[in-house]
Amino acid sequence: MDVGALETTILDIEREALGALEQVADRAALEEWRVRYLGKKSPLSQVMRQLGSVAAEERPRVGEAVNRCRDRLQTAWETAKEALSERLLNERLASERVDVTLPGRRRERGALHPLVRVMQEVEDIFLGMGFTIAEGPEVETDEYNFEKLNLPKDHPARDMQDTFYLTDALLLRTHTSPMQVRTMEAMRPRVPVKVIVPGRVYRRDEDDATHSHAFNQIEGLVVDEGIRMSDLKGVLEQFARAMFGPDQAVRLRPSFFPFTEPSAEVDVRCINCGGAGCRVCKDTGWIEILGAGMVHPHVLDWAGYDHRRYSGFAFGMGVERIAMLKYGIEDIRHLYQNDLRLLRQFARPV
Ligand code: FA5
Repeated sequence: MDVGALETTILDIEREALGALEQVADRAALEEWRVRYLGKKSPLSQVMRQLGSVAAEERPRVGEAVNRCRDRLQTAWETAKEALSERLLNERLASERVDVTLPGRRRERGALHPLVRVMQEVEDIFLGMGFTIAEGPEVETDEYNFEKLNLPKDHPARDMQDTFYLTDALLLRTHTSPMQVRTMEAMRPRVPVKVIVPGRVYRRDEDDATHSHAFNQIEGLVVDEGIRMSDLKGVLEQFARAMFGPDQAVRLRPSFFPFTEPSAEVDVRCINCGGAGCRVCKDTGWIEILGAGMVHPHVLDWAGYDHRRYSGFAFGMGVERIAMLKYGIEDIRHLYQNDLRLLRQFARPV
């Protein structure tokens, strides 16, 4: 066996192995390299296996060359292993780096929506006057939404509240007034009935600055012996003063609702101009906030309260309109758009 050729092979192996080691980029490749160049089937082991055919006096020289080569590869492997560990650690540290000097993430504080606030305020005012609070279904029957409120089929007044029908007999309620009947039916024959009913209602109205197809109302109903129109006016004046300020004036205008007789639209003095006349009140000095009246004898009788003995008043106010007035919101749509510039104004100070 040519010893010189073997020595050259050993040097070639070393050069190849060190070259390959430079390409190693991860732990798996490093392990592969170790098995390949330092394992039992490595080229160096094969050289060792050929030692038998080398002349005896030459063997130590070749053996030493193999051992030196193996030592160098072993050392190179260890160095590469350490370098790789260090590199991986550094990469991990870099990727998990936390800048402790960054400011913390601010937690946004939530706030009640202006509509919810107004509802709660209205509820508080009426609770203070001895009313209780009830809620009714948004999917209502034609019977309760219209017929029991003295609005028979084909009555022209239905047009004012043309609505979303689910079937011939079921619809999305157009007002909270069906709860007048439901409340009386549940209470009869007890008096006094003294309840307010907040809730969402739906109409086929075109959306504009003052109208929405879905909005909120608060119904009020009082039934007892001897209830008069002056009671209605007194309660609404008390409400208006609590809601808008102690000097707030209220005016009742004759109107028509099939379920009240007499009926009235109720205005408050324009909050924007104090009554002088402006764009908000269309130069009238007054703004309508609700419809009201004395409960119609038919409605009382059908709900189980004999109108010859009992009388009552009812009203239905638009919550959005009140919120707009109270907070100077010019377009009803602002209330539904979740624009933080509007909503932030209602965040209470911490
Ligand atoms: C009614 O809905 C009657 N149920 C009120 C009532 C109750 C009368 C009890 C008598 C006795 P009206 O359609 O006028 O009436 O609506 C009442 C209030 O809801 C209005 O004054 C207004 O503030 C508000 N409103 C009506 N339509 C809309 C709409 N499309 N968008 C926002 N608010 C509305």
